[in-house]
Amino acid sequence: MSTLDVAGEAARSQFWIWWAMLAVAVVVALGVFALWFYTFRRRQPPPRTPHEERRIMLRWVLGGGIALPVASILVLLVFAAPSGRGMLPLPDDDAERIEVVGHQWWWEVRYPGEEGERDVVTANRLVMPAGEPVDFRITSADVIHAFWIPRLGGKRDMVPGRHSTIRLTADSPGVFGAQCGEYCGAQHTHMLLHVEALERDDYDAWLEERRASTGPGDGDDGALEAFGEHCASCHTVGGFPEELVVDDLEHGVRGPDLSDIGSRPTLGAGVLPMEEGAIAYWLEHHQTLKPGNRMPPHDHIDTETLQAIGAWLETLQP
Ligand code: HEC
Ligand SMILES: [Cu+2]
Repeated sequence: MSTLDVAGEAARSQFWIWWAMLAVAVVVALGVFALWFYTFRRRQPPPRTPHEERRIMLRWVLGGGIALPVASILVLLVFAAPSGRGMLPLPDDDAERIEVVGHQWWWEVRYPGEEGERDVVTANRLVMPAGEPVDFRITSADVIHAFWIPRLGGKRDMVPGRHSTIRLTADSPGVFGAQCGEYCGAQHTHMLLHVEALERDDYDAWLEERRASTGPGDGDDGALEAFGEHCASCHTVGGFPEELVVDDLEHGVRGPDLSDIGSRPTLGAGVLPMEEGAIAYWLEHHQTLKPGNRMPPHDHIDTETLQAIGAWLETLQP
């Protein structure tokens, strides 16, 4: 997750700003040290008249207080302006668009469908095409979070009620770490996003697979029923039978969409790696693994049922 391990255009220009700032800071620091030593070594000057005092003071205020900062800021601006421009979603480009919504403490990722198509929705995992600009349209569902993929560039605040766009490009396919960049509550640390850049063809195939996939697969009936009763009020599974949903007050949007949960690399926004049995383990221990997270404990559901739900959810692959 190092900003200095550059993997995209925006990050590259930020990289140079970072070095430019470091260089300017080093020059200023050396100058200050040099003056400091100079005051030690200098012989005691003859007493000054008030007029001379004033002239010397004015020189410091104008030179050190105004001219020097203006010059340094101008130099930095020369580096910063093109870099900022590179991340602007300038309208004439038909860049790929991906929507990302920050939640306490997980990421909702949406791939809007063309008209007639449904959106593909996933969570805590972001798949993007490599080698071309992608516009991330970002917002938040609760408090301020920040979208940040250090190796690609950013960051940018995700503000509730407001949509912002940031344009990032990944030079080539790869996996990148990302982390919420704005303190957003107790589990801010456990708000990781797994980012994968794929070749255009692989990306299209990835998306197509998810757009085409329908049903909730073959789970054991008990698992589906229990999910409809205890979970579907907060979680969506694409194609889940309506008649099994007991209480739809939340319309299944308070928690992550689980339609492709079995194919995701992690659980709980990076808390657990996905492997056999991991979902059941998460369902039983999530309040210990990620204390205070917004999913209530499932103490009222017996272990066997949780294990059946977990086993079924693991089969949910596009
Ligand atoms: C009151 C709403 C609510 C209910 C009810 C609920 N969940 Fe959750 N669930 C959440 C939230 C919020 C999260 C995200 C927690 C986090 O990572 O911070 C979550 C996370 C999860 C995850 C991890 C998803 C991921 O992307 O890593 C799974 C799996 C899950 N829930 C399954 C279930 C199952 C199965 C049930 C029913 C037994 C259930 N949930 C009931 C709100 C709920
Ligand atoms: Cu956050």
